[in-house]
Formats: sequence, structure tokens, C-alpha cells
Amino acid sequence: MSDTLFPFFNSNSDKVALVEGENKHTYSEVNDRINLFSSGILGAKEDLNEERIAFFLPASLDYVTTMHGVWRAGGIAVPLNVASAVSELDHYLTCAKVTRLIAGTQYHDSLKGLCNSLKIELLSVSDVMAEEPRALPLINPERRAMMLFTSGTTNKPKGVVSTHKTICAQITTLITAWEWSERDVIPLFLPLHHIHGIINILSCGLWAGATVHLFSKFDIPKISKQITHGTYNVFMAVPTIYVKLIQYFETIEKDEVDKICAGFSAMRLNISGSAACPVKLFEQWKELTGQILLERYGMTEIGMGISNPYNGERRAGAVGQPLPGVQCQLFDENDNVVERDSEPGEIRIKGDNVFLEYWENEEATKSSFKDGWFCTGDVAVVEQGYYRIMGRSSVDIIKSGGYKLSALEIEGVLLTHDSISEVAVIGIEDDIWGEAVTAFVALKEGTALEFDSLKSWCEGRMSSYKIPKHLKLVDALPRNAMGKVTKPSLKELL
Ligand code: MCA
Ligand code: AMP
Repeated sequence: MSDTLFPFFNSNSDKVALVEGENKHTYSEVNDRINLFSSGILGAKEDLNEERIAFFLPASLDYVTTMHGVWRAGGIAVPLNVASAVSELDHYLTCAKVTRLIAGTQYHDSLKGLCNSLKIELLSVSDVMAEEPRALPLINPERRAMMLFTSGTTNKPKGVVSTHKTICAQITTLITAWEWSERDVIPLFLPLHHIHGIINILSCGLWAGATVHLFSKFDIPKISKQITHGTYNVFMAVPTIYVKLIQYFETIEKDEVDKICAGFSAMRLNISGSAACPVKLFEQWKELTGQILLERYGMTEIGMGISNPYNGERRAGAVGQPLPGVQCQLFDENDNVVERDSEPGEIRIKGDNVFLEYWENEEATKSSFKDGWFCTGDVAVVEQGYYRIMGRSSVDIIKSGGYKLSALEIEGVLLTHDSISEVAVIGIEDDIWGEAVTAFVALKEGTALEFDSLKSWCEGRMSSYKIPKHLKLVDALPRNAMGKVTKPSLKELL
């Protein structure tokens, strides 16, 4: 059972695990709370037997209680994006066959209708808590533990299922590689429905006995203030966050900038990941803070795969070497191993860190593995011993501010607009977001479309970060002889 392996939860430690605003929670207090939650969610059952319990909670003590509570009771934890549109939630809840949804009371009114229609019990954490702890099941590490939704080259996001063993492998490799310890203090402001926030920050922190400061969003002034006070010694973020920090520095007094940069400078580690870190950003950050960003590469299906070294050269524009316990190999289009340096190939991964399956999607699971290797769809080269990511094999995946977005999913929603006859969505290079969602639209005859009205129409139909940043009206989309839209040629139309 992976959860009891979190050593500090078992040690009755009075060390602070979580800081939430003015409130501090010790490991022993959090541990007791988790046990009461597990006892309550079990009710009369001995074991949840992989029942899917979803939760709609921002970063909070309640989130940690629910995640670990579900694990200890033998359920599958399904953390949801609190910024989701209702239509997206419908898909997640239906696909995972969720039975109970734990949500903050502030969300109950907006979730009630959906839960009623899907016959899902809507609860708050306090509804679940038992008065007394009870015996909890022993859980085989091979059992399913968590489901995260990931966008792919198909229309709807797929549920990526990891086991207790997967999660344990993903955490422990990072604890070793990045030298986590109980002396660490880290801010957590990333969303908690993705590996970056869940595993790299929250779970590694709690496993190591560190202190994790929880923020419901990336609140630059608040977080910067703590940084000037020297509160944190580790900082992990997506490249967009480093860009936004640098932009923020341009809006405040130099004296203040110097204090924040000194706070960063004193840290033991600054990490960038989830999307490519431009060399220019790497250099700017070094110049401002003296920190040499450690860039690493990961994916929902594998956790972290490749990382620049903690000790040793961290190379700009490269992601380093495979992490301990992770097997990594590049393959060409004919599935042959790429033997020579500087020749590109698809990254394929093996190891205990790799997920179990796409939930109830045998076909997708099967086609994503070849000879036991998980095929990431990312193309890389090895140069003087360092992997460098060159891009993805699909134009239908967009990385915006660290979020992986499916062009097809966005197109599917836009096509339901009354004025749109055809649409193609791609990512266009962008200094802040990495890639900006851009929609090429052909209109139905006799109709017109303003960008602002399209954006308003999108609200509530998709999460706000998926809404196109640019709209280009075209007479018709460029197509090849087979009638397929030639997406690479769209950029030329801008
Ligand atoms: C916010 N907006 C965005 C994005 N985020 N637009 C495009 N892409 C985005 N990622 C838009 C909002 O819709 C809004 O638009 C406006 O920006 C301001 O929103 P706000 O929420 O205030 O922005 P923010 O707080 O500055 O958010 C930026 C962010 C956030 C903090 C960078 O996007 C974020 O947390 N990204 C990280 C996601 C992540 O953790 N990914 C890891 C998955 P409007 O004003 O028009 O309403 S990848 C992973 O886990 C793998 C394993 C890995 O390798 O790590
Ligand atoms: P997700 O499935 O949302 O976790 O996103 C995983 C994808 O993010 C990978 O398949 C890569 O395309 C991309 N990614 C993650 N880290 C990096 C990185 N350091 N450089 C380039 N791309 C990255």
C-alpha cells in the first residue's frame, strides 16, 4: 500500500506538513485526519475495491485528506480540474464511472444538477469524516490508485490510470535525483489534477517530510513576498511562470526586484518543466537570480522520465539524462533503435514509473505500447550525452502554459457554433504561453464572427485556458488530395 510508505505520516511527527494561509498542519494531524476520512468513506465496506472517488477541491488540507483517504481505503482517486467547464466534468465523471464526488461546499450549487443527472453522490469532506478511526484494508501495490485525464490525439481526454507502485516509483526516483529532504520548504501553486503539482511537488514534499505551502492560484505578489523573506528553498514551475515573474519584475521597484531575486538566489533548486524552457529564458533567469534552472521532461503516463542533473552540468535547451529506474530509448519511424548521436527518434519509456492503462480503453492502451515500451509521441536527439526535445509527432497537441491541449477537442466544441462551417486549431509560438491556441475558421454563408463574441461564446463550454488566443477567418481550410486539412501550412496564412 503506497500510502503507508509515506514515512512521515507514520511517524507521528509534529513537523509542519502543510501551510494554508495562516494555518499550519503537522504530519501527525494530517495523518489522523486522513484515517478519519478513510474510515468514513468506507462506511460499512472493508475495502473500496477501486471505486472511483472524484474530488473537486483546490490545493488545501481537504485535498490532501481526500487523496490519501481514498488511497488508504482502496479506492481510485480522480482529482478534477477546479477550472473545468461543466461539459468537461460530465465527460470525466461519466468516463471514470465515478460514484461519489467530494467538493468544497462553495462548488455544491454549481455541481448539484450534474451530479443528480449522473446519479453521483455529492459530498463535502466534512460529510465523509468518521468520528473514530477504524481498521483499514491492506492494499497490494499493483492495485489501481489514481486516474488523471490527459488530452490526446483523439477527441475526448483519456483517463490515465496509475497504480500505488507507479506512484511510489515516480516519487522515489525524484526524491533521490533532486535530493529532497525534510529541510525543504516549497510553494505549491500549480493545479492539482496533473503530475507536476501532484507528484513532483505535493507528493515528493510529503514523502520527504518537507513543508508544502498551498496556494489556490499563482498569486505573484503573495508568493514573491514569501520569497523575499527566504521562506522557500525549492521552487518548481512551468516556463510560463518564470516568464510571468520576469514580466512582474518590470512593473515593480528595482529595490523590490532585487529582494525577490535574492530570495531565489538563496534557494537550493529552481526547476522548470512541463514544456520546453527557451534558452533565452534559462539565460535571463541565471542573469537575474544566479539560479541555473534544472529542466526535466515528463508526461502524465510516465511521471518524470529525463532530468538534468542536480549535481553536474545543467544544459540550456536540454532535458538531461534518464532518471534512475527509468529506461529510455529513441526509436526511428521503423521502430529501430536510434544508435547514433544527433539522430532524432521518438522517446519510448519502460520502468515502474509507467502507467498501467487508459481507463476502459484497451485499444488506446495497446496502441500506445510497442514491445513493452511506452511510446510518448515526443521526438528527441541525444547530443553529447544530453537529451534534447525537438517537438512532438502530432500537430494536434498544443502545450499552452504547461497545459496539454487537444486541438481536436477544441475544434469539436467550436464546430457546434452556429456560424462556423469548418475549423482547424493549431498552436502558434508564443513568448508567454509557449504555444497559443489559434483557430482558423471558415464561416457559413451569410454569417459574421467577431473574435470577442467567439471568446464569450466559448466561456462555460471549455476551460478558459483552452479558449483561442487568436482567430483567423479564412474562405476555406487548406486540404490535401485526400481532403485532410494540411495543418502545417496554416501558419503561413497568419
Ligand atoms: C491561464 N490562462 C491561460 C493559461 N492559464 N491561457 C492559456 N494557457 C494557459 N495555460 C488564461 C486564463 O484563461 C485567463 O484568460 C488568463 O490567462 C488569466 O488567468 P489566470 O488563471 O489568472 O492565469 P495565471 O494564474 O497566470 O495562470 C498561468 C499559469 C497556469 C499559472 C501558468 O496556466 C498554470 O498553472 N499552468 C500550469 C499547468 C500545469 O501544471 N501543467 C502541468 C501539466 P482570460 O483573462 O481571457 O479569462 S504537465 C505535467 O504534469 C507533466 C507530467 C510534466 O512534465 O510536468
Ligand atoms: P502532460 O501529458 O500534460 O503531462 O504533458 C506531457 C508533455 O509535455 C510531454 O509529452 C512533452 O510534450 C511536454 N513536455 C514536458 N516536459 C517538457 C520539456 N521539458 N520540454 C519539452 N516538452 C516537455
